[in-house]
Amino acid sequence: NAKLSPEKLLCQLRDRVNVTMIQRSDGPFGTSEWLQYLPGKSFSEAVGHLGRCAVVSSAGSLKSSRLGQEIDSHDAVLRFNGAPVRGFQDDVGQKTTIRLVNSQLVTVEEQQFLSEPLYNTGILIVWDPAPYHAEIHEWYRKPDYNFYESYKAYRRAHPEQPFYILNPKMQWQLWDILQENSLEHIQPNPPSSGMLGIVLMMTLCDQVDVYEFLPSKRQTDICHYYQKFHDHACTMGAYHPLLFEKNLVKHMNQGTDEDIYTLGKVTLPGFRKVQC
Ligand code: NCC
Repeated sequence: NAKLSPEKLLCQLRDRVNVTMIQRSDGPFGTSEWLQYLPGKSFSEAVGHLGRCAVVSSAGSLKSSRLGQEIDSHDAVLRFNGAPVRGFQDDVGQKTTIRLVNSQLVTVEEQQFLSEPLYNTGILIVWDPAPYHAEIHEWYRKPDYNFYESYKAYRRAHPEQPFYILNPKMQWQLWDILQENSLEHIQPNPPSSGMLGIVLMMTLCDQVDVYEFLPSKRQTDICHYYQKFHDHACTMGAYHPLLFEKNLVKHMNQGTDEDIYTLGKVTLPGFRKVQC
């Protein structure tokens, strides 16, 4: 039901969604205290240019997929929140280049976040559901979850690990494009970590293969591949506009429907490869 052609949609995403990390120059983060905590290296310096990338959703349908080798064959792998690799290598691989976590996890599950070795691999990025197109000072005063102290504690414990804060303007630039390309009104909640991660990787990589964001024939009500918990909303969405995200991604898929059905795999071009 998307209105724009796939080519035009890719150009809109490339030109209107600014994927940046919080830096010293960003208003309230310009203090001498924050200077000690924000990573010294810029995000683009820390990642560099990536070729083939994999985005691994946390969906239950990854269970028994045996996609591990295929996922690990990529130059970089993005994972979400508390999604583990240990014990699940055959299905999800073992490489983690970037892990995108939400501010709820960093705040509400702070003890696990600070102690679980799972988080110590790769580059970490945290995002927070900021108010719609909020100015940075307004968001800083009223984040959805007040994750700043936990972020600092993690940085003190792991000063060598790159750990960035996603600039929240990105999620609403992306939401606007989701809304413009949907026939219905979308609830004004930010896109899921999955959708944010897909667009993030499109800015970094030449090609992005996304696994089990569009469900394969293994589709299940089991929420995560690493838990026994059932909830239909995990795949279809409740708070996040997941269904709209999935329609948009389906519309841009450059791979085959067969790949979606058998592997749960969608192939998207990196923005560097997009000609507008
Ligand atoms: O579940 P979650 O997401 O960590 O999953 C990461 C991304 O994978 C895609 N996904 C997941 C399950 C599924 N069956 N189908 C999918 O397509 C989605 O794109 C999802 O974004 C989040 O987006 O950050 C979310 O986080 C959890 C939770 O906060 C974290 O796991 C930390 O514990 C949210 N769950 C709850 O708040 C209960 C979830 O709504 C969104």
